[in-house]
Amino acid sequence: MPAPATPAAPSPSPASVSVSVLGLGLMGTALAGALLGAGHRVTVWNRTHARTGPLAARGALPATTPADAVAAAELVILCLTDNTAVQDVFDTLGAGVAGRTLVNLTNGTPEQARELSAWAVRHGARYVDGGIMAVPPMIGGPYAYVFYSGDEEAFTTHRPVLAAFGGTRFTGTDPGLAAVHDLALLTGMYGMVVGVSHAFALVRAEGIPAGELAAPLSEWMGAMLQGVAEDARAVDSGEHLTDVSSLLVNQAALANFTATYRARGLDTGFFDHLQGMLDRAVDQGHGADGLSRLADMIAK
Ligand code: FVH
Repeated sequence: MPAPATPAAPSPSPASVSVSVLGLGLMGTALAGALLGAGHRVTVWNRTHARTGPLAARGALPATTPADAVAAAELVILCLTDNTAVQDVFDTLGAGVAGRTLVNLTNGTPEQARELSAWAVRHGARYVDGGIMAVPPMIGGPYAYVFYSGDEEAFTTHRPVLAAFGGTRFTGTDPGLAAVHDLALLTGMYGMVVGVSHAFALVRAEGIPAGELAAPLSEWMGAMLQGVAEDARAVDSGEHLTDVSSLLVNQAALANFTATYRARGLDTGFFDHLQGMLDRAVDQGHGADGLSRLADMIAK
């Protein structure tokens, strides 16, 4: 995951508080570890109980059931595979969540976050959703941060504790907003990963090691990323006219990509999809616009 340009400012450490962490996969273990590192009293629960062992060795208190973990702390962090699993765990808890703050850092959709929030409120709990912009080894480090949304008072109350994970960015009281930001940033990341994978596949097909491409590719992508702010301005204003690189010239060039990949027996689906968007944009009379116009081609 790319690091933001500036590291998050360190927050003052709060007094030790009780926190429960439900879900001790790779990320949940890192979150619980950061809370222990910050001096908190951490109760941990995981469906597969054996995974509590390493954290227990560091001072965490293993709970046998989700209900026991929720009973142990007002602040409850969840980090499971998906929100179906979160809802399953919530269903076992029922009224047991009353009076608790549930901070769900599981990847999910905005709609799921809103439904989970409504469920929590119906059961007397406060709900904060979150999207983690870090991989587990980054947690607690200067480049990690988390998008939050939902109950702002609960977020503000617990912000000093949540800061153990990294920066805290509150996106609004609509519980779905953290997921929107999370998915948007991950979309950028997946686009980058798909592009990089195609670039590696192409050079490998020519017998060139991917390692030889790494430096020029990083340099090039870094330079291209400088245009993101300008593209955002174009998308917001609807003014896409360019004196840099038109859709027409990109449309003409794309045939070279498809031909080159196809000639080497490589998949062209990525370029076929892009070709479709470019063709539609040009057909609609936007040939003189820049690539920022593609955002309109995604909107149905
Ligand atoms: N790892 C990463 O780099 C990314 C970074 C950004 C945020 N994601 C999201 O974080 C969620 C958890 O990811 P993870 O990497 O910790 O995932 P796993 O290591 O596979 O652990 C999954 C945990 O979920 C538990 N679990 C699954 N289903 C259930 C269920 N029905 N009931 C209770 N617990 C469940 C699982 O338990 P177990 O298999 O050990 O018994 C693990 O604790 C995820 O949303 C990422 O997208 C991570």
